[in-house]
Amino acid sequence: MAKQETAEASAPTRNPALLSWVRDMAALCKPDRVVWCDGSEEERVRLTEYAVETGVLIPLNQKKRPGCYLHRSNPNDVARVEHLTFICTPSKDEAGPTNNWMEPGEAYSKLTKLFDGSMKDRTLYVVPYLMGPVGSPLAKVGIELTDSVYVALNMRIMTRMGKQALDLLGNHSDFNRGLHCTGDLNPERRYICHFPQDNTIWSFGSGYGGNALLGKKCLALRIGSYLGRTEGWFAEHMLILGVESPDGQTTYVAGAFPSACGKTNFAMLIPPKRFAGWKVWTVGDDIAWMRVGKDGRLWAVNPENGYFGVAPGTNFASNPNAMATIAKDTIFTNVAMTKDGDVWWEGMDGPVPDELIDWQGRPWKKGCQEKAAHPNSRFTAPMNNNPALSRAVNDPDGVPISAIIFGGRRATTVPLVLQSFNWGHGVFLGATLGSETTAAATGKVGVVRRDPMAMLPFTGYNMGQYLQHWLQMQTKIPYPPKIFQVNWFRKSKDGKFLWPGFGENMRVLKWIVDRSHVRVGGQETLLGWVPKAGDLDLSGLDIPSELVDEATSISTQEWKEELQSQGEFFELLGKHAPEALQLQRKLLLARLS
Ligand code: GTP
Ligand code: SPV
Ligand code: MN
Repeated sequence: MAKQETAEASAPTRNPALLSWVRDMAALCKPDRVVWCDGSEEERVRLTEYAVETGVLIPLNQKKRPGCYLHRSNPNDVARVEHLTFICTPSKDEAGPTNNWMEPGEAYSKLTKLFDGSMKDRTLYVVPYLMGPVGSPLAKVGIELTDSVYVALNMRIMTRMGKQALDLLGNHSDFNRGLHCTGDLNPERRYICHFPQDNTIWSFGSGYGGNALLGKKCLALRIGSYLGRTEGWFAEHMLILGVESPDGQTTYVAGAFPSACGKTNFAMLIPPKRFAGWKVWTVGDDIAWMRVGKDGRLWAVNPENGYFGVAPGTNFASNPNAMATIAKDTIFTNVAMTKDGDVWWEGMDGPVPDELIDWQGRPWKKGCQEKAAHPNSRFTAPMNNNPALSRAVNDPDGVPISAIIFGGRRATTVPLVLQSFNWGHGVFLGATLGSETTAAATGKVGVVRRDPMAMLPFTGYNMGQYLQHWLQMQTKIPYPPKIFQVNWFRKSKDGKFLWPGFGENMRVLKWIVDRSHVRVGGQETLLGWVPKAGDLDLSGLDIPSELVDEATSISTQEWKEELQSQGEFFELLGKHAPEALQLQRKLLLARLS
């Protein structure tokens, strides 16, 4: 106990609820030491040195990548684990049919056994952090207790960590209580448990990404969505960007695409030459918190402070802003390393190096069948490194949203772009979003599944009620954003992407912006509004027009099958499946037949 008293004396707070909770959790986990993090530069240097000494971080070539380090996670711990993620509400119905559920008492007692003594010989870091801009009415304080120095260093990049959080908290007791222990990384003893009623998250047995950085998916989305429903706002898996036109008008757009389906890339888009004078500014690349402003519009903030982005496929042609962002002060996880201590992954610019060290630290030779970087390898980079960072990113009120875009990864069926007929129909487009699974979560890759609003793995309560919340919000937003659907990933019969994507997505974005301001016409189809012939600006785009025709085509047969699958999903939602959405489906079915 003497050790804990010393730790408490050095704590940068006298908040009684916080001190007593840290005391209780430390008594449970029995760490060797308790260290309070302040988010300072001096602390970053000290923790980084310790991480290097203990092999948690490998310094990269400091001339080429100043301040950059590589981390290799356990090969059994490389992505979010949806099957081990639980919503622990008093009743199973509150968690709903799309979440794993555990009764809170059972979950606490099961995990208490795992946490008991789990930090023996280890350091417990107390990480106070803020999600949301300082002064925002939506900003939330979280405290993550973790035994991972890697987590502490990542949280420092991803959140506003340290004093600003403790200052906002003051002597209040309403902070998110996050407890994280790496444990022995045995997947049999891995649990990511959320207790929305207690504003508590307990995560055991993983050190990776969304499983362990508790501010991100756990607090900002799962707990956030639960709070959003009771308090009348949205916590969404959305990027936020501003499109500035040559005359200086900026239109803000939010977009929900499932994990590894293009949010970071879209948020950092650089318009092609044809769009001289246009500029895209990044507000956020993964999460949006949105509330109704005094002007009756929907306003969005990015609760994060950095990017935990997918490395593979990132290069100077596809995403130059990301390449600039990761030039310094970045932690890379599970990427490959070059001979001169730089990073490499599949889809990087230039020739494939002859020799590399792969993501597991093994020698790798060009032509090797296995990937050098893990498909879910990532970079953790400060948002301030982004040359396209929006000036509005720290604005407590956020930015007014004119358009919401839903997009999935679909090889067939879904056309390049659609606009919904109205809010209710737009919610239907989002609710029925389908996407192929990716390496961002463990499990099979490339299987189409329903992923409503890209929130299937992130909704902290009953999915049917979540969709109902979306419908009900219409009455609270006098000037709602227009709703769109996109698909960058449609493929030809020979398996090639039909649409060039990345910067060229500006062509679609321009149409969306023009439609939001009611500046351009549209063509009505069974599915929604699409660009009239000639309205999608394709000038200077060096691809055969047949490919665009195929990317924008609508097949009645494919849509009949799609509706079948949507119907099955509504059935799964059971009694909470909103009637208004079922009717949308029936109307579409009638239009199709
Ligand atoms: P999470 O961080 O997991 O939420 O992912 P994300 O939605 O931010 O996806 P990200 O932008 O990192 O892109 C994921 C993968 O899709 C990368 O390998 C990209 O290169 C690829 N990608 C992104 N945009 C496009 C596009 O417009 N077309 C094609 N073909 N691929 C894209
Ligand atoms: C996602 O999977 O949507 C991510 C990565 O953004 S993680 O933080 O691991 O959830
Ligand atoms: Mn994400």
